[in-house]
Amino acid sequence: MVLNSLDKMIHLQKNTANIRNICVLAHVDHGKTTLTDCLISSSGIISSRLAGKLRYMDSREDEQIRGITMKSSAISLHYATGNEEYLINLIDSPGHVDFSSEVSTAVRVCDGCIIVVDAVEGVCPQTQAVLRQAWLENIRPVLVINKIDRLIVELKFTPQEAYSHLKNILEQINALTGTLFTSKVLEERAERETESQVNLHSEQGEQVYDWSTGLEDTDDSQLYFSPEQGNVVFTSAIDGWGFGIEHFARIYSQKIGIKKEVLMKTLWGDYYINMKAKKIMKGDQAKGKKPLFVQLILENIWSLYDAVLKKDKDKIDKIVTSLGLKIGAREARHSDPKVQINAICSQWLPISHAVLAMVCQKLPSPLDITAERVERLMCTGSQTFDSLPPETQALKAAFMKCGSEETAPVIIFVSKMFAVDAKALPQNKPSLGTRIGVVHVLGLSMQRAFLALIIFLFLAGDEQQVESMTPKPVLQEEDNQESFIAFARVFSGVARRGKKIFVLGPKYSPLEFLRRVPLGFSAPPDDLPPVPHMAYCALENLYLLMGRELEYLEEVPPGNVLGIGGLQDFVLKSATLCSLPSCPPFIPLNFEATPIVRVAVEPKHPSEMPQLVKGMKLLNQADPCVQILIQETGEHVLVTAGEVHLQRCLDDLKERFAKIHISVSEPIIPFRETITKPPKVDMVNEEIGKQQKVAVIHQMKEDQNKIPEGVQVDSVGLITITTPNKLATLSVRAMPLPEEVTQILEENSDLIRSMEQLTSSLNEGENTQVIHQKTQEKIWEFKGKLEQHLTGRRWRNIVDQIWSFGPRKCGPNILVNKSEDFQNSIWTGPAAKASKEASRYRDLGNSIVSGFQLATLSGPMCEEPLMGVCFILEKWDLSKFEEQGASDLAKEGQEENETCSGGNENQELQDGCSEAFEKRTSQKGESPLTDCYGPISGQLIATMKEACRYALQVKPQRLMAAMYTCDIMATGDVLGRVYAVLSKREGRVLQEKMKEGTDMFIIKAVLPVAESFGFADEIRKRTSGLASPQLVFSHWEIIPSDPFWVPTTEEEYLHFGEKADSENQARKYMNAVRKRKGLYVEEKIVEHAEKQRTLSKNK
Ligand SMILES: Nc1nc2c(ncn2[C@@H]2O[C@H](COP(=O)(O)OP(=O)(O)OP(=O)(O)O)[C@@H](O)[C@H]2O)c(=O)[nH]1
Ligand SMILES: [Mg+2]
Repeated sequence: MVLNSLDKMIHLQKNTANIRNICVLAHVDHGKTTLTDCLISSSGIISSRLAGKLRYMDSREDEQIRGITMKSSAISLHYATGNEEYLINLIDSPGHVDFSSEVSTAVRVCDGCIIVVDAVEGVCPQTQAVLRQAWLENIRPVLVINKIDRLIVELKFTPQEAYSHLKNILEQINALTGTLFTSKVLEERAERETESQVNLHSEQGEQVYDWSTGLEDTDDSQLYFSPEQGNVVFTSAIDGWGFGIEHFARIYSQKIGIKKEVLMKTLWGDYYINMKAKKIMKGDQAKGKKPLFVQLILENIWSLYDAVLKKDKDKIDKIVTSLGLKIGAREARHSDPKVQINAICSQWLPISHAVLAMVCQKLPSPLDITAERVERLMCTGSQTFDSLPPETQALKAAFMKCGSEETAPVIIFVSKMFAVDAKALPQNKPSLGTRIGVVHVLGLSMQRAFLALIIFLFLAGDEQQVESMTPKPVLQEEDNQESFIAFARVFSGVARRGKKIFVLGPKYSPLEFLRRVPLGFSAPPDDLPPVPHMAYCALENLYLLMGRELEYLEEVPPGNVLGIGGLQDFVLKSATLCSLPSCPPFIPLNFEATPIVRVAVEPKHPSEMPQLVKGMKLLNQADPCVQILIQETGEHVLVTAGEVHLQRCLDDLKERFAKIHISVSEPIIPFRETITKPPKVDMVNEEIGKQQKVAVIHQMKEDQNKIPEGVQVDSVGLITITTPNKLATLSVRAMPLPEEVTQILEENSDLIRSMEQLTSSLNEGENTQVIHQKTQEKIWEFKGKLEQHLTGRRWRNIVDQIWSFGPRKCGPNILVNKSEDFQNSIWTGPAAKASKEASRYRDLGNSIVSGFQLATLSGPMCEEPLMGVCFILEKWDLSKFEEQGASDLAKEGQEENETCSGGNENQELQDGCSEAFEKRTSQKGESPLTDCYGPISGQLIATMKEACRYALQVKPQRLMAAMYTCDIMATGDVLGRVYAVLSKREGRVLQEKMKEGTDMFIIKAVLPVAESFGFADEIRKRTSGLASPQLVFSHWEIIPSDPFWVPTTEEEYLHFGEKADSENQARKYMNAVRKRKGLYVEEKIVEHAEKQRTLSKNK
């Protein structure tokens, strides 16, 4: 960038009222990057001829090759209109679902967004998703309807048809906004209502529920998109033109002498003009009148396209002169009509002006940040703003003021870390002394001579001399290094280079700080006692983000987007930086996609393992959504959002972060294990009659034979098992949970986690955490929902007796305690019996819960986590143990609980935890309670785990598969092929709709993740690129077939043959997982080969 314009940018950064931080959001391929190109070219950063072709923001090679954006990146633009100058920090975001986490990182640092919609495709799934993201983040949107040229050239619409089509799109997107708005208002109203109910304790009398209150008195006119509001622009980014109706209102008010305000109201809508009377009438299209939008705007554009496409030179000249434009001779003579259109339209209706003027007028500046947004950003989890400490609440004023004075606290949010080649940093740019530099400064002829000399010396084999002649690069050691830059926004105060600042991780709590650091502590912050999730460091380097380039800055005033260097060791993915420790961490980014596609990676050469581990760590830091895990088997696993994301991560790992050859496993498909009710029909769809029932029971008995001696099983599947030292006995039963309950548990996992923390602090006798009223309300609501779905004799009182959730204490499985001796429920904590006996039960109880946690973490079928299972502990008999006069067990149970609790995300840690525990307990071998089987608490864990597994094995077990929902848009003629691919891959079509006004169909289907690899490619190939699916993880679904099924009836034998392994999808999946994990796979080996049956149709 020219130094001059850098100075200009620095100057503009200080005028907060004229800064606009915006991002461009849309469905994949709707033209975000092309539009961004047009806006950039208006600043002179790229040439206007290249705008739309270069896709400047797609700086990665794979982005250019695939033609999709994979990351969000920012660029600062200077825009002047009238007397005002604006700084626009523009962020281009990806539209592909796999990269939706990049959208989340972008919206957090913005105040407004441009929603782009393809005029042909209209509102698509990702359009909905990004609009929702913008709402959740409380940023204001404006609308760009792009690719209008396609309506003319491809669909060959008349202006009237195009108008109806555009109206339709606008209605769709406003309907979407409407639902978002209504749900938000209703939610707020419900909140207010519960608050006032709590305060007033509700008055007597009849209560009428009026669902619309609150909706009527809220002003929503600003929210909707409408051309007359000035928040909609129609564009063709590829042809470089765009307009809002204001442009034409201005022109026509002069031309036909109607007030601009009147035209603004009538240019869009069913109005027509009576030229004779010079009046605008509200009209009906049925009368054959043309709406103003058609007559005054679209017809002009259509006739221009018509003239250029038909190469009608006279007409073109006429139009050009009537518009008062000057077209360069080269463009005028060009044979490609696109070039001509671009040259004429970009002068007539410059797109950058239309879009940027709308952005400056309609989108808020950083000073306009709303109190609502600030409060939302500051309150993590179930906290409310009033419950924050007063020092923290005081920061709200700083956010709102966005001040740059010395006393203003510096508050910065880092939404992601991105890697750049260290060589690309401004301070490391090659100086004139480098190899290229030398060639560059020498004149052309000298250059040739110089190169010739080098070649000559090479040929002569005198490498030594070449080495000494070519200047050494500045960076030798750091040649290959990636440097991490934080993508951030200053919310208050001035960020200065070298300023020291607190780095607050997502789990930091200002309360914790106030508890640990005495009030009035005046030592320098470097000497502070350690506080978890907090660090103190300097802002090393500050950068202006300019797309592919970075510019060095000394300071950044509030309200700006910036890059910060030197935070690599302090920030993993996102963080809050503040000059005061009373600042809370911002709420976590709201990710739409769940990482689901896993692969194991290993280096081609085992000795390169350290590079791989280092590379994976870097990758983890550089991508907001990827997860890296080390599995219990020692495998290094990469979890990504989808296939395209996976490919990008692997490329990055190979070429940037690890720089080694790696081998990648087949995708690891996650499954869940569950149990169901016994089936009513057999595999050939015949009702299971008495005879078959006997056979099935026979089979069940066979299964039960797997259960060792000493374990009792009764007819309802109650397992009674005794610890190895014969002192304690447990009776456990497993039941499948209704589907709705599993769903409720999944939705409330955060709440369950915080409940678990509360009860564990109660268990420890501490009562430090005050439950906030809102949290309490949420807990009761959650309980109410469970009670509502767990009705009937079998579930009586179950909800009250829930003891724990698992795995990881917050999963979708329940442990119920029905023991009469000892009551302990998640809702109330342990029953208040202060006796010694009760405390012993409590501590041993922790071991039982741990056993349950381990059992739910890996099930008996293929060691995958359980889902939707309720374990009922009917009895636990410790009488014998008590007789032995056991005394102090308390400590062990408690310690174990501490290490294992805390909602560990990581499976490995959890496993490690029990291992550590076992080690610890074995060290305490001399305890009086230890017998040759180890301490009783350890035995209880193992016994409980076994009991749960047996309880599962006596029920019909099923696998659950992860399912994607997929939206496919396809034209009618390729529909059949799309269905063929879907059904081959076990997909199920849920819905098929025709898109109004087009020949496109929208198909909504579900597809197992296990069958999805290569799906997108296959669809694209089979339909010659006319349909492309978007896959998003949606839910888990039970695979109906029984993995252990063997034929029992004659019909089944006939139908499936003796081995019956061909049809059983569930068994295939189960065995594949078992093989991958190195577990024993029971496979029938062909003992007596028999002639294959020939199906009749093949005869
Ligand atoms: N006909 C037409 N094509 C356009 C227009 N704008 C963009 N395109 C084309 O649409 C395709 C996608 O454009 P991009 O700008 O890469 O789309 P995007 O929204 O950035 O896509 P992602 O970043 O992958 O989500 C390209 O082939 C563009 O040439 C337009 O106004 N008219
Ligand atoms: Mg793009």
